[in-house]
This record gives sequence, structure tokens and C-alpha cells, in this order.
Amino acid sequence: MATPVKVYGPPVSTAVSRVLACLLEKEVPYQLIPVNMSKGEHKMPEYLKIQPFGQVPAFEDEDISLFESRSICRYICEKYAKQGNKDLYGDGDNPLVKASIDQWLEAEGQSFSPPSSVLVFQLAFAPRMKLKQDQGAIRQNEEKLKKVLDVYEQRLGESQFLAGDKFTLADLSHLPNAHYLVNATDMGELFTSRENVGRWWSEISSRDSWVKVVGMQETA
Ligand SMILES: N[C@@H](CCC(=O)N[C@@H](CS)C(=O)NCC(=O)O)C(=O)O
Repeated sequence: MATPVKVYGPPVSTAVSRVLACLLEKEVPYQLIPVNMSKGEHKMPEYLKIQPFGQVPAFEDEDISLFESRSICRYICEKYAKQGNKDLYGDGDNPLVKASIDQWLEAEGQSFSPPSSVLVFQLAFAPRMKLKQDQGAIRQNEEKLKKVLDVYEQRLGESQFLAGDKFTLADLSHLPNAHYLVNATDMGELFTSRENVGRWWSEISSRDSWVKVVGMQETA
């Protein structure tokens, strides 16, 4: 049997949970290695050898190591192309399908993630960490996110999922931040009040892979 791949970091981290959802979709056996961030283990020299920015996740597959959750997900889809959800990153025969997935994956990383990460941190994590919230940043990023979701609303009126009629890595990559916004902040309406975005959210968030990741977050 193949050696399980290793994922370093806690499932409550949005970037770690992105990788876990991908592994579950692709049915790739993995080992989750705890990193105690409150003790600063992610800044220790040993850990910096596999994640030089001192962040989670880090990832190992046999003798290779990777960081950056979206790159890790792309690697998992390419390496394990023939197993699990084969539509997650295109079928290899049609470059346009993959280009469309990449396009919306970039939209997630470049347009959706910046404002949603600020809102997740300010509204879900800062109170738990007893940090003062920055109301200016909250207002500014709420406006930015609304504009992004207006584009999504239009797109999702044309197709069932972002890159077409199949659930792909592009949709999956939105799950971590959207999950916290909908379930742990008062920003859920940004999703549910938009008809197509609301339909898309309920569809992608109820996938078995994501339900399992949420279970891991809740028991962590
Ligand atoms: N772009 C990176 C972001 C990684 C990231 O920001 N990880 C956070 C947790 S979600 C972290 O390690 N924060 C601790 C720190 O930056 O010191 C990815 O997608 O992997």
C-alpha cells in the first residue's frame, strides 16, 4: 500500500482545511501531523525547512515537500488524477476545461480570498483571541467582498458551478473562508441573499468531503 501523504497543521486553519477537502475528494490516504501554533511550532527551524514562511499547511508526499494550499491541491489532483473525483481538475483532454478551473481558482485566490480572509480574521478569530476588531477594515472588506459576490452571482446564473457544470477545485477552494463567514460571523447574508450564490453555497458546502472537514474542525 502507498505511504500516506502528510499534512502539517490544524484543520481549523482555512488553508489546511482546503488541502484536507481536496484529499478527501481525491480519496488520497493522509496523515495529519499536529503543529502547535500557540507554542510557535510553525516558526521552528525544523518546520521552516518544509514551510519557509512559517505558515500552515506544509505537505509531504514521499520525498517531496510543498507549501501553499492551492498549489498543494493542484499537485494532488495531477498526481492522483485517476482516483476519487476525476472532474476536480479537468480530465486532461481539454485544456479549456483546466484553464477555466484555473481562472476561477485564481479569482478565489486574488479577488475572493483577500477581503474574506480579513473578515474571517476580524469577525471570527479576533474575538476568540481577545483581540480588538478593526471596524474600518471590516467595513472596507465587506464592500470589496460584495462586489466580488455580485460577479459570482452573475456567473452562477449561467452555470451550476464556477467553472461549468461540475464541482471543481475552483469551488472547493472557496469552502474554508465561506464556511466561517456563513457559520461564524454575521456576514452569511452576503451569500444567502444572492439567489445563485446561495444555491451554489448550499450545494458545495453539503458535499461529503467538506462535511467531514467541518467535523474535524469541530472535534479539534
Ligand atoms: N497562502 C497560504 C496561506 C497560509 C496561511 O496564511 N496560513 C495561516 C493559517 S490559515 C498561518 O499559518 N498563519 C500563521 C502565521 O502566518 O504565522 C496558503 O494558502 O497555504
